[in-house]
Amino acid sequence: MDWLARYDELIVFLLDLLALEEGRRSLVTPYLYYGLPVLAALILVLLIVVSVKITASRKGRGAPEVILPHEEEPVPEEKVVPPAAEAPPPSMIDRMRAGLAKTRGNFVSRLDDLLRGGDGIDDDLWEELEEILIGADIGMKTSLDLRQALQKRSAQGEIRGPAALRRVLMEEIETRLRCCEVPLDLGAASPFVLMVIGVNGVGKTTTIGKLAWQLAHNEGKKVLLGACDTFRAAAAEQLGIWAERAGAGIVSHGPGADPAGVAFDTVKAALARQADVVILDTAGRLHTKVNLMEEVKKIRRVVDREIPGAPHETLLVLDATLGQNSLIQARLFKEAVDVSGLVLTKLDGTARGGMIIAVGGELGIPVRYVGIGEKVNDLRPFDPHSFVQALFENP
Ligand SMILES: Nc1nc2c(ncn2[C@@H]2O[C@H](COP(=O)(O)OP(=O)(O)OP(=O)(O)O)[C@@H](O)[C@H]2O)c(=O)[nH]1
Ligand SMILES: [Mg+2]
Repeated sequence: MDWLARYDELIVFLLDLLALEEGRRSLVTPYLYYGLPVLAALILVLLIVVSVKITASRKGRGAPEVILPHEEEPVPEEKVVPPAAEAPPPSMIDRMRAGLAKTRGNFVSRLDDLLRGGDGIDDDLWEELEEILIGADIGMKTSLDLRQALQKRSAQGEIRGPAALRRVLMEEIETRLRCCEVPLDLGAASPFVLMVIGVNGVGKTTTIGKLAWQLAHNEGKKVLLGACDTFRAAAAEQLGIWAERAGAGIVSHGPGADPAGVAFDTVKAALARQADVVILDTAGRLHTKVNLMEEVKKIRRVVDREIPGAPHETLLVLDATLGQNSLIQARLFKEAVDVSGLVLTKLDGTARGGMIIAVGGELGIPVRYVGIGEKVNDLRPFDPHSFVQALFENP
């Protein structure tokens, strides 16, 4: 056979290579002849065993060459979470719904339990409905007014079941909230002067900070703040922090300075710097209540002298967590000063948000903004329709 002849030739070649004497050559020849294939077979088996072992050990440890250090692990595109600051803000209605969660629990959930009772629309139901409305801080007067409006529409055949009652109640609440709706047009004057008043701790400075930020960032307005709360030691500093955050200017004198003097300098500076909006922060507490009202009146006079018609808006800030007490405060301010708009703060932290319905219905002053948290975007222009939807809609 051909390959056998070639093998013989290979053996002869190897023996020649070893250059052995004739005697030794004949002795070695059989070992070489038969030993060479055995050696080759052994090497082959060894190679197979080694390669099987390497493969097994790689499987056990995983494939090291594709394991990356933790931070270099490839992350699929869709799993990359943007930093919180850049996350898109939740929709207005969702945020409002979350802010009204406590009020919904105290009011709408109780109402739904009552309507699920299924005993029909009778006197007991009207009694219980009124109780729920009063319990939600809607106030005696507005609660009775709502009950009577619903009873009238029921008598007219408009309310034939629980679903209709719920819908008509929503409509009646929205009507009361819309009673004095006049849009706040900050472009109506330049500079447009807003004066912010209210008792201490209700959220005046925070509201001003949020508003300044929104006007500057969302509308590109040039905003100037006036630190007219010279009574509380850290008030100007607090407003200064907000001014810096919002990119707004600020006029501030030392503690104990005349608040009307600060207001005067602020409007002068606003005219000189051609600011679009001026917002005046005021003290929430003075030595007496009479002082507080007199101070507010004095500031208004000074501002009006410099810019006739200013302040164009006097915003009274009310703390929603105070429920009906806020309504009492609002009446006192309304008697003393020409309040043109309301801001209801801290709706997120209270089950007493129903007070907004009483405020709208009883004071005849439009609610301009609501505060539903402490972040810059947590001040929202008040829209009666979306407010009622957010309150009544079950998430
Ligand atoms: N949860 C919540 N907190 C708010 C809201 N608005 C204001 N606050 C908080 O209420 C507290 C008082 O706010 P300020 O803005 O200092 O109140 P102020 O009326 O200026 O108080 P004085 O300067 O003392 O008269 C702060 O801790 C605010 O963060 C809101 O809408 N929601
Ligand atoms: Mg303040």
